[in-house]
Amino acid sequence: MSKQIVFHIGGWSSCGFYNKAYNVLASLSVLFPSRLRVVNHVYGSRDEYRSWLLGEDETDGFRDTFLGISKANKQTSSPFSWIEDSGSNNFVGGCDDTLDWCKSFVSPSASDAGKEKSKMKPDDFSEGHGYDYDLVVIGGGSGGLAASKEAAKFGAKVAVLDFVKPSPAGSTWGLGGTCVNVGCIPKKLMHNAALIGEILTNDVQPYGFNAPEQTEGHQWEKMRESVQNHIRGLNFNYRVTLREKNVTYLNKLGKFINPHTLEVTDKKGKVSQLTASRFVVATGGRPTTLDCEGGEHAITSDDIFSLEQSPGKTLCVGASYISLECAGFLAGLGLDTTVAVRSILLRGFDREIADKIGAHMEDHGVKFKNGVVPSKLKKASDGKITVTFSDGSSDVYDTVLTAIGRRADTEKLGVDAVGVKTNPKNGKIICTDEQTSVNNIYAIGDVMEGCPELTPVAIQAGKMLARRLFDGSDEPMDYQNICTTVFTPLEYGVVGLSEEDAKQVIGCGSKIEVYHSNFTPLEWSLSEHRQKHPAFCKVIVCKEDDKVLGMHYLGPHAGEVTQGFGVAMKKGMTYNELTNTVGIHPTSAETFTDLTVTKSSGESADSKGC
Ligand code: FAD
Ligand code: NA7
Repeated sequence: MSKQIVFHIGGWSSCGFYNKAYNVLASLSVLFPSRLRVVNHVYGSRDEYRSWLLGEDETDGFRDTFLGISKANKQTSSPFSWIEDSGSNNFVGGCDDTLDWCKSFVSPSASDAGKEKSKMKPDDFSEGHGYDYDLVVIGGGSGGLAASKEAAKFGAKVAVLDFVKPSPAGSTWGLGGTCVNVGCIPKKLMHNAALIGEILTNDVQPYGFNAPEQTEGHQWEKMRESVQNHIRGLNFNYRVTLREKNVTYLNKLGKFINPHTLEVTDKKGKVSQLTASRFVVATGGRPTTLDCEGGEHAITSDDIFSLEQSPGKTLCVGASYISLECAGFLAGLGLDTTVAVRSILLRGFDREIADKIGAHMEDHGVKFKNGVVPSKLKKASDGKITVTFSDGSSDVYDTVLTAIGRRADTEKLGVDAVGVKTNPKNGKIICTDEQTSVNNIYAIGDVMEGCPELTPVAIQAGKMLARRLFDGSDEPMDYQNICTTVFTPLEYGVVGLSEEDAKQVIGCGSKIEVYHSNFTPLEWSLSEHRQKHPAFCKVIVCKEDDKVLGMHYLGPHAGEVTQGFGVAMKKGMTYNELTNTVGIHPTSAETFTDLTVTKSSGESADSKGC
């Protein structure tokens, strides 16, 4: 059974807001006596209440026991609510916050009591700390922007630093970090360009349209311009939003001098200092460069999306998702594209799915050179690059794109010098609940050891950290069951474990059941070229308790299909619950609700239609 919550409410007897909140709380404590006890601190008049809450000269009242919780420190009205927990008091808020708390108390998810709490240590934050800022966030990418805006919402004085160091090939960009400028956004738009090309070339005729003469006709320059204009619009919006949310934006490069002071350098090389009580490091990562003779002639994802001209015949080095996604859209745009694979495709992902993606890409026109790495790159005066591979073979390319991993951007940040522990292998910062080994320095997103390198993860971690730092929350970030999508030509959406990991976690293969189906999405059914590689769904189930351990989907709109199932996975969905869900017809996602063929049965996974 969950622990009884001890909820305190203070107010003055004829205050309407206090009475409204108290009455709801009192009713709940009658309905759920084992779960809720209400302690009432009621005063006869407004003055008596204020003298209890604020004390003499508004300095030594009860409110002062919440030192450092800026929202509590600003609360002067009635009611004033908090929850007593193991000797400490957690501020809830005023009337609206109390009513919101009551709503969540009676909602079904509130039965998740016993949730883990953050293990963050006190960092000596106090209202009159005397530093320039309550919080300085270093890095204005996905995580940094989210954390800074959320902290400002709770009244904290916040600055965010963002400075882009040019890539070795000289590319730079605006505010917003990797995702917006050189990651998710341009990648998905160019992937979409390739999908449009595929539809125009192969799918339109059976629907009664004439196929236009393409893809030779694809204009890289036009696509690049549209994509870059969109990005510039986003950069501008970020600046405006920061201003609106009272976050100071500084286009400066930060470096720690001590745990409360940064040295900051602007574009012109002018150096100054700024201090803060708390810091959040959100500097993300940068692509690893190719470490072989002539490696400097290769570009990375930092450069590809802003190339002035088509990359032409391209070699993509690396076989993880960034390399495969880029190879997929380049081939889709009609370019001669090869992937150099050192060992396997998509390490860490489900093997069966990785093989299906590889086979589809090959038929999609991508060439694979397996078991090789480049050993030498030589650039000729016409710009062409001759690549010699480790097996002695060689070929000539217009562009070599390296996607062989990313390293945390901490090298020149001075974190080690102030005592922040990092992993020497990848430069990532080691944290517990986003708190580093120096209590007032925190880290979120790609720069944090163990954090999945995904935009929504950085955003969520940033928001939740800000709530813990400035709003009295004790809820830690949950890194389990995060959905993701690989935007290869055949898109792949996944939440939960791969078949290999499920076997390992559960102990042996016989304790899991795999349900699967090959099927043709309705929108593909009129196109002959789509028939060779069907879409695919796979659900991995623990036989003991029927819990779904992993869901895998290969097919169109994989992100859209997978997202909602992520909620169900977080709630601990069983196979029975999944198949008792009524599907939406005719969609691809409905296949998940009708998975009956098990892998162990040896029956064909091919769908027989609706
Ligand atoms: P970033 O967004 O990298 O931001 C860090 C910022 O800090 C940068 O602007 C940097 O210039 C700045 N900075 C660094 N050092 C300093 C300093 N000393 N002072 C001041 N500023 C500094 N994720 C997805 O979820 N979906 C996808 O489809 C997806 N596709 C991707 C495709 C590619 C090609 C790449 C490279 C990544 C992709 N990702 C995707 C990953 C995603 O982009 C990252 O996980 C996310 O951007 C991380 O956010 P962050 O806040 O940790 O860091
Ligand atoms: P990953 O996911 O770290 O994968 C790196 C890939 O590059 C992988 O296929 C590696 O092969 C390969 N690799 C690594 N070093 C080399 C060298 N020296 N030569 C050739 N191939 C190599 O990197 P990504 O760049 O795709 O993405 C990094 C993250 O950024 C990703 O998680 C996204 O969320 C954002 P291996 O399998 O090790 O043999």
